[in-house]
Amino acid sequence: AGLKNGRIAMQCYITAKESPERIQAALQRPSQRSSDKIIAICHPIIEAVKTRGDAAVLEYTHKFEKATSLTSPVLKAPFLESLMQLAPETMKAIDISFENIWKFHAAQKEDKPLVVETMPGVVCSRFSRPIERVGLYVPGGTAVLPSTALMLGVPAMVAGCKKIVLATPPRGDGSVTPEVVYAAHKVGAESIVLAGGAQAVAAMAYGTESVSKVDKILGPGNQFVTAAKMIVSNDTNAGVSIDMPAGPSEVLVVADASANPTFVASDLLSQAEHGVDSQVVCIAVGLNEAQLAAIEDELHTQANALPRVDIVRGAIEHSITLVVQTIEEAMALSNQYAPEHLILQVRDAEKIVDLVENAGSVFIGQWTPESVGDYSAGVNHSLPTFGYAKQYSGVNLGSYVKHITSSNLTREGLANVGPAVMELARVEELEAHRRAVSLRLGVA
Ligand code: HSO
Ligand code: ZN
Repeated sequence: AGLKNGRIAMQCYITAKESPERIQAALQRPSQRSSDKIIAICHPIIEAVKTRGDAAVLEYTHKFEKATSLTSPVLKAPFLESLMQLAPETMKAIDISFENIWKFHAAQKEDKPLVVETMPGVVCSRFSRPIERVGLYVPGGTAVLPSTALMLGVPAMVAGCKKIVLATPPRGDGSVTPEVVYAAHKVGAESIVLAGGAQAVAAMAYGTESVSKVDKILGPGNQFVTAAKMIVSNDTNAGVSIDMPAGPSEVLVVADASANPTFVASDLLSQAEHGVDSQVVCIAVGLNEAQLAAIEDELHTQANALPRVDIVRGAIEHSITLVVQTIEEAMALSNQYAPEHLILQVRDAEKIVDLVENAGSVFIGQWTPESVGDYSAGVNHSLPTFGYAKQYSGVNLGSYVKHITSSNLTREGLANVGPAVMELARVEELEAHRRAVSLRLGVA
């Protein structure tokens, strides 16, 4: 797999010639390393950070990041100018992206509370308040990701979170890439935790001498980060929540005869280059052999010209093309897969959006490569993977707020709703509940 006659190629299935079970099996995500093993590795790390704080975080950073010169696990704001020296064009790109992400997330604000009078004199309302302290995990590893710092930090700032802590694994010399420092500065982060993996998650969940404890941890990461987020969010003593379980990046492209093969291949490859565990799916609607071959040729040629061709090869190994006859069939399969990113390169793409039931983020039409959403369009790139688009939303302004409800009754309101309350309290045999109403109304 991954190669066809020595060429970089995806496995191809014609759905009409296969059983639904076979197609379903082909659409499985690449299996993850046993999460039990990962969890077993994370537990002692989390325990060490919880009990020994900074010293433990530093030890792990020295060990895993090889940043042996570091003497403190935290860089406090204000960050020195010298740590965020950028080429003017880089700074401009970050600034433009920041603005667009800001605009889109600011528009998600509910500016006034929701107020409903359910019965005369019974007023229910709902309002939101920011989560006070958030911890944002920005992965290191094979790529530097200032875009992730923006995607997590801008909505936190828009929501009005009082404390924004960013964590990212430092480089071997103990420094953080200047783009990430600049992004942290722009979103008003109070500090950067110079650590990665389970140790960074634990430090933010429990706090250490120098790392601030947070109320919620957001952001993508490898299996250790994901496992650590799950562990700390299950620890009732930590008092911390998480955004969602994260897995390897993925994209599903739906292409019909109107699609440009060059564009289709470029979109598949832009996700494939994230990691060997990434998965890309192409659903070809009514394409003939020549049209399929055109996409395959492009994929092979473009892939070989990429600096990360080795990673791409790994991803393509568990990536597939499905040839279907109708757009309805394509969308049914896409909804079943629930892709993190869905690209629609089909006629009347805008109308097809109505058929989308499960997806993290949709990219509509041939002029909308997924990479615009990864960086600068304004939508968030922190999205549900691994089929979790069936039940989770991507990171959005709502991820940084809590909703609080309130009730406000007049005497008349209590007279209106009170009998129902008293009756249900009687059924549940909770007499004190019933009397809280009856005493006020002066009834038996
Ligand atoms: N596509 C990635 C996000 C990303 N792409 C960051 C480039 N930089 C996960 O949605
Ligand atoms: Zn990407």
